[in-house]
Amino acid sequence: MHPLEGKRFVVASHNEGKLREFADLLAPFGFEAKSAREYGLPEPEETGTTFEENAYIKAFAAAKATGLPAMSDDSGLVVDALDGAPGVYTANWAEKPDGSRDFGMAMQKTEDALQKAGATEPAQRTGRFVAVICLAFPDGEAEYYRGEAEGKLVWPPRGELGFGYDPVFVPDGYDKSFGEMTAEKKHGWKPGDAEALSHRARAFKKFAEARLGSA
Ligand code: ITT
Repeated sequence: MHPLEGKRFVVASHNEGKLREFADLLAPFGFEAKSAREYGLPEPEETGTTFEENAYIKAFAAAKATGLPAMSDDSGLVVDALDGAPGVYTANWAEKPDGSRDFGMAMQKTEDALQKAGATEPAQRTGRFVAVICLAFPDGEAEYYRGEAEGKLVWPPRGELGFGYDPVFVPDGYDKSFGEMTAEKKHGWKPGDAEALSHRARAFKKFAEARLGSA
């Protein structure tokens, strides 16, 4: 296992919502973690069919381009009644013909698919957010940390906080959607905390415990 020398790595993401969450999660560790955007890196094409494959594509592209270790996050919403869709295509469901993203449209598409599948009762609307963090090195070595958050899809969307599909996802054990939760509630985690709520915070907890020197 390569060491993380020099306390420097790249956060290989162009998604502002993810980058905000990683900035919060990384704050206690004293690492210099600049984003792919700050390095002016292009967005590689995500041609994989699993979260792990796409996470590797992004992390390795950034590591190769900068010569630094890079961590990426490939994530998405896996809906049981839709046989796992949108899954690795969660971002694609938001894409408009001009290349921009519209998550209102993506959430509506998901709801339309659920209605078509006859999933109208809460028990039929189960799913999970998944995040796979890949830490890759310029020589291609890589490791993976997966986090999942179980919950239910709700309609109409609730709340304006967070990003992406947060307003339609209520994690198990809560009444509020991720879109109604503060940043602290959704993804707050710091060294020593036994639990994390969101998929990203759960993946990050494993990464931090393995790699950032937190107990
Ligand atoms: P990068 O590849 O640059 O990191 P991306 O947005 O293309 O950004 P993904 O390919 O991993 O990222 O797509 C995951 C999509 O899943 C993302 O665009 C969100 O819409 C959604 N998603 C992931 N985590 C989420 C979260 O915590 N809350 C809401 N939506 C989330």
